[in-house]
Amino acid sequence: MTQKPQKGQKMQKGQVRKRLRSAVVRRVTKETSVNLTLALDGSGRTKIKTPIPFFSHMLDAFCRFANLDVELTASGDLEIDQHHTVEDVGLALGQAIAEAVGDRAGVRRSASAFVPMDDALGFCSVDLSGRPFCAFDAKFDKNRQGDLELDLVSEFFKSLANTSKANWHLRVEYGENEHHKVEALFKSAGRALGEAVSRDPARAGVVPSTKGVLE
Ligand SMILES: [Mn+2]
Repeated sequence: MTQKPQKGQKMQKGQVRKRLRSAVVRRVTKETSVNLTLALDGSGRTKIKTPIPFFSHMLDAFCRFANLDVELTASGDLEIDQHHTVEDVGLALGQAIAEAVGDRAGVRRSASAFVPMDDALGFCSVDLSGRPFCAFDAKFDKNRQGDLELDLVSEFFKSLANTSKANWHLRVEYGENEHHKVEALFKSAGRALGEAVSRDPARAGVVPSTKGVLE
């Protein structure tokens, strides 16, 4: 999608057309249903509804810290467990991010962020390399926080890495409170992503790779 010039307005020589960096993803399987719209150049406006309120809260924090505008609804076979739902939301969100960044021309590509939340410190480094990888280093002292099964936090980020085709390195540095630890991690991931997808004015239109292509 490119922004059309307004009536009577011509593109100036050398002017770079800004593509509207957004995506619509609908992912429906026998296990889950996920619908989402995502805009990269947003201001963190979110409307997120999953059947797992603490997970919705984390997705909301992630999108806000990345300045993404996201509307997301998800449902799934929670009578089995939360796995399919959390995994498929991660896959859909990663796909939307990949579609919205497109050929990754003119973006910063990589970024890292520490984000504290009271006693807890989260860290994330992300590279929109075109290749999926997830390194996850966090131990939780409880099986659940709120209604979210905490072993699924790593599953979410693995799914996100697979379809966003990016390298994600995540760590909870330390923390006492499980809510804070998980939330600091999602916020650091959002903050790093927001910077990685942001446009680098010095590199307008340039694919940030020595190969000239990121796939
Ligand atoms: Mn919270």
